[in-house]
Amino acid sequence: MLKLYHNAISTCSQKVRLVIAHKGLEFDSQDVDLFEGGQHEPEYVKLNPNHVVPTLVHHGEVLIESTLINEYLEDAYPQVPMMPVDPAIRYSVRMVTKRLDEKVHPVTGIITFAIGPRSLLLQQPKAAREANINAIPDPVRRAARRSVIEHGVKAPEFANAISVMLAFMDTMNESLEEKIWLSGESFGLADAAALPYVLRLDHLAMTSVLEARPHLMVWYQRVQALNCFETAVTARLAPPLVEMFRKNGEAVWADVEPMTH
Ligand SMILES: N[C@@H](CCC(=O)N[C@@H](CS)C(=O)NCC(=O)O)C(=O)O
Repeated sequence: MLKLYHNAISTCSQKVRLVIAHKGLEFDSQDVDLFEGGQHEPEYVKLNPNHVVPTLVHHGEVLIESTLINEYLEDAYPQVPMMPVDPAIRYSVRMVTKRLDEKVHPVTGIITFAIGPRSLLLQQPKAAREANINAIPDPVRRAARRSVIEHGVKAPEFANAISVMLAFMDTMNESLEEKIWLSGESFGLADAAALPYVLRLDHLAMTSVLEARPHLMVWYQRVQALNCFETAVTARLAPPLVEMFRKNGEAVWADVEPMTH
C-alpha cells in the first residue's frame, strides 16, 4: 500500500496524485496542513527534511521530491505506462519536468502566497505566522515567503515570478500546437507535472492568461475531462479554499493584469 503525505491544493501533491490515479492505484492519505505548519512538525520532518509535501512511503522506503516520486511510480507500476518509448520524446518529458522543478515551481510559491492564502495567513496571530515562516529551512524561500505575505503582489519578487510563469505557459502553448499531449501519444508524466501550475493560474483568477494561449487551453480542457483529474484534484479540493484563492485573485487582478502582457 502506498502511503502519501500530501495536501489537497499543493501543486507537487497534485502531480503525484494524478499519476497514482491515472495508474488506477490507491493510497493511504495523510493530510499535511501547510497553512498551519504541519510540514514543520518534527515527526514529519523526520520523513521530509525539506519541510515540504509530498512524501511517499512504499514498502518501508521514504520517497521525497515529486518528480522522482512520479518516476518511481512509473518504474514500480508500469502496467499503465506514462512515459513514452521513443528516447527523444522521453528527453522532452524530462526537459518539461526539469524546467518545472528548477524554474516554475519556485515562482509558483511566490505567486501563490502573494495572493491565494495571503488573507488567511494575515488573520493568523503574528507569532504563529512568523514561526511558520522562520521554520522554512531554505533562506531564499523563507525571505520570499515573508516578502510576499507582507507586500502581496507589490512585493519586489512578484513581477519576475509572473514573467517566468508566462514564459513556461508560452512554451507549453507552442509545444501543444503540434501534439495532443506533452508526453507523446497519451497523457503522461509531463502532462501530470504541468497541470497543477496551469490549474493554479486558473484558481488565482488568471484564467485569461490561459485563454490567450489557445493550444494550452484545449489541452487544459482535455486534462480536466480525464477521470484522474476528478479523482486526484476535484474530489479533494475544498470549495471554500478554491473560492478564497479566486476571490483574492480577482481582488488584485487590476495590479496583476499589466504584468501579463
Ligand atoms: N521539490 C519539491 C518541492 C515541494 C514543495 O515545494 N511543496 C510545497 C507545496 S507544492 C510545500 O510543501 N510547501 C510548504 C512550504 O513551503 O511551507 C518536490 O517536488 O516535491
